[in-house]
Amino acid sequence: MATTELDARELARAIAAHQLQVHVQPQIDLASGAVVAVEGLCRWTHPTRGPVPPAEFVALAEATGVIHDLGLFALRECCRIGREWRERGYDLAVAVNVSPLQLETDRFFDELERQLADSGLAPADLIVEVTEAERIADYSAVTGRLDIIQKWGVTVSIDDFGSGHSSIERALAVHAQELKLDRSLIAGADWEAVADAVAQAKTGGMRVVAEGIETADQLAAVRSAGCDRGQGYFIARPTDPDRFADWLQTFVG
Ligand code: G
Ligand code: MN
Repeated sequence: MATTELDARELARAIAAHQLQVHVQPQIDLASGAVVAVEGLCRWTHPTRGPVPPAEFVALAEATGVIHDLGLFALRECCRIGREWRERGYDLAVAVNVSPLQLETDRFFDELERQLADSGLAPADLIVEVTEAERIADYSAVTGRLDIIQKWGVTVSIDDFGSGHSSIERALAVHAQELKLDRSLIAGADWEAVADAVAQAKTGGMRVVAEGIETADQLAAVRSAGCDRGQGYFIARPTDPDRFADWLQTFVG
């Protein structure tokens, strides 16, 4: 079968028809081992192609404007999941990935306000992960809007730090409270760079999440480098939220 280009219209239809799913991957507090948050990650299983890698459909969505609907779908699902889990008594925040293209629209911030209200999720239970922050074109406008949601209690996190897509300066410029270290830093075992990032983040009052932890050694290394939280396959792979409760019961931090 000839492989054809992924079609943005198909992606848009799949979003509208609820054919995408948000999976969740836990983050633990490295000092206590407790699960403190989950990151929501979109998954798309195409009817004939099977699972489409997120990097592919996110890039397609960004290139075609579908990112706004994709991002709102993710936001809505994350708010719903976070609220449901609060009701069940889990003490967990939910992190949602947001594209710079979304941050440049009023629509995203209007929807954020609406989704918090509709779902009943406490703003303090929501983390907004700004991906590829270096692509934000109008910093002062985005900073102003992020300041407002941070006043409500939402946490702003700068994703992919160390990948070349973000910098401490950018993180400080948008008054972020969290820095997420890119998995390339962890995979590269660059513990000096990790410790350096931790030192800079702490100076700016930010907490640090290490992602892409795949081994016990990496977990120990990010802990001793001073990271606050950890995420990665060694702790858990992203899973269907319906299966997360089972995982949580078996997890010993
Ligand atoms: O850009 P962001 O950091 O949000 O990307 C998260 C992606 O990384 C998800 O697609 C998720 O499945 C993947 N991921 C999560 N943990 C690991 C890990 O430990 N190793 C690798 N290679 N990928 C991971
Ligand atoms: Mn992320």
